[in-house]
Amino acid sequence: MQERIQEIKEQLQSKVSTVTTLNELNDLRVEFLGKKGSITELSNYMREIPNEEKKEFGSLLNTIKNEANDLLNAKKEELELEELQKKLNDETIDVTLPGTKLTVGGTHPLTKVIDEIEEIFVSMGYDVVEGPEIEQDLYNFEKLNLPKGHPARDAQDSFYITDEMLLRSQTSPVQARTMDANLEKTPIRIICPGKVYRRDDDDATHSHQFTQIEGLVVDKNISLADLKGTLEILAKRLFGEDREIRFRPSFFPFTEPSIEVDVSCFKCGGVGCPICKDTGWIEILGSGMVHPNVLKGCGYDPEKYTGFAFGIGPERVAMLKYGITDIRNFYTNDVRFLQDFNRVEGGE
Ligand code: 2NM
Repeated sequence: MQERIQEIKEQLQSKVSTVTTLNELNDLRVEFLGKKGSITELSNYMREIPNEEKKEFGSLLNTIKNEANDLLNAKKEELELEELQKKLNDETIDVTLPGTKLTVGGTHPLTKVIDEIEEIFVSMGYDVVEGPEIEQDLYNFEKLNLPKGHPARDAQDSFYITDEMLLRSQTSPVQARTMDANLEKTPIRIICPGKVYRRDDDDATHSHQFTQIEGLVVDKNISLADLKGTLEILAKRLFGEDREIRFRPSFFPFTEPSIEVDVSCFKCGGVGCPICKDTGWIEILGSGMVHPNVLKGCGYDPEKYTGFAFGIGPERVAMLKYGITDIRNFYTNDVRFLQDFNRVEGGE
């Protein structure tokens, strides 16, 4: 029996010395001290041992169990310390390393101009109204005094989907819808921003898809003076308080009279430069008094109500303001172009 115990002791010692992981050590504990472990099984001999020797054998058993436990626990501590040391070495943090650069997005230059124009009109009590980009011929043309066969329809060259449906060529159909839906005929003060579509060949100054903001005011006693005062405020807020505006006669089917609006050059102040092509004036928008046929077509009595309307191109405004020379820059979304409009003060 002494020999068997010695044998088990030596086995355990030699095995413990080769163990390298906590899992292996746990397997060893099971092998020797588990329910069917070789040390546990020594108790089975108790039955065969004469009574007078039982006490001694019992204390021998306890000793070897204690020794085995001590050995395994010491190894456990050693392995845990090793593991901790390894973790500390592997996970060293170099606090002097540069951080990961985060690229922060910014507002698109077109969105900036649209936001700015919306802000100006909202501050004057206008609502911002949006509508469908796929439109009925009825709202895109018919109700805007452009009946079928009207020459301006050909000139606009739109994207038709069916005989009656098209990609809107302007945002004024949203205004026709707003007037139509306003059964009480309460005053209207709206601007309608959004994408519009025309069959143009893309180049530096043309795009088959671009944005527009159209404005509309309808009420009793709205006059050309209201139009002029409103657009003067717009020009000053957009291009600087020193700006002046001037009116030139024009033609649009949906307005009578129709007026083209120029703003004095924000670059040279009016003396002449390349931006204003030496005229001192920059053309920025089209406008006019809403044509009686448009009012009538949208349910208003033109004897009682009048209105003014205007349309402005955010691309043109952004190109002028930021010196952008190719309209296609707005749509190709090259981040090098976009980043130019989002320089952070004191940043890179
Ligand atoms: C322009 C120029 C002149 C315009 C007219 C209307 C409506 F719906 F009231 F008839 N909306 N927008 C208008 C008038 C648009 O864009 C250059």
